[in-house]
Amino acid sequence: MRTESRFDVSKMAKRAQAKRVRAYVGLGANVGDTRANLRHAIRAMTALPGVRVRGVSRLYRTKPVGVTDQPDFLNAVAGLDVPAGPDPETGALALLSVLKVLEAAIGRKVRKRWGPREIDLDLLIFGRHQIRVERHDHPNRRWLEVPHPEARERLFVLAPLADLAPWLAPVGWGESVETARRRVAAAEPESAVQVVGKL
Ligand code: A4P
Ligand code: MG
Repeated sequence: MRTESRFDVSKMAKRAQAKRVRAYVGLGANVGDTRANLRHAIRAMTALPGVRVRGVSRLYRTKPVGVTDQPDFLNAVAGLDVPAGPDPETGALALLSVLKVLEAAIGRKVRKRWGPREIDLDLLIFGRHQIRVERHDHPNRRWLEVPHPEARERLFVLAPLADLAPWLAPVGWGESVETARRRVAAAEPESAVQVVGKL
């Protein structure tokens, strides 16, 4: 008689595949048909195997941060249900690689960091995981850091993220998204981030 082992490898593999994580992706664009580019990105994410788009924030027009001598941005955030992967690092790196492929497919040109872009897809949050891992798929071996290290201080991220998950307290923040949004908004002019509709 064949008994079922608790350590059945194929079952363990299936269980690992079935595990899901809620991830949040920041979308930004300030070159070309920005609204079309953001829509394209959402449509493409919806079509990714194993990925479910669970929510899309309102659309925001935002003043450029960092390099300020560039056009205003359109920003939004999408909430995704994605495969957890065998471990958080591998799962998050896999998602980032896919986002980079989408950026290229939508027509992102290589320019200076923080400069104008057709589309930018940042991995803001990957479940409850705090990750800092080297990207072996990148020629300069850049890092992936999650939660995104700047997200907590950027109203163009916090405002759309608060549309989807105001109660969320990302790991390492010590405050909720909505608390962070209010704190940062208090120090910014109202014109910094404005709702301009939906995607
Ligand atoms: N990287 C590390 N962690 C992450 C992460 N969590 N998600 C590394 C995505 N990327 C991450 O990104 C550069 C490298 O960051 C990646 O290769 C990856 O290894 P990139 O998209 O190639 O270049 P970038 O976008 O110019 O740099 P970065 O650092 O991602 O800039 P940000 O943070 O995206 O800032 N103002 C407004 N109003 N709205 C904006 O959307 N965006 C920026 C760019 C500046 N000012 C803005 C906006
Ligand atoms: Mg980026």
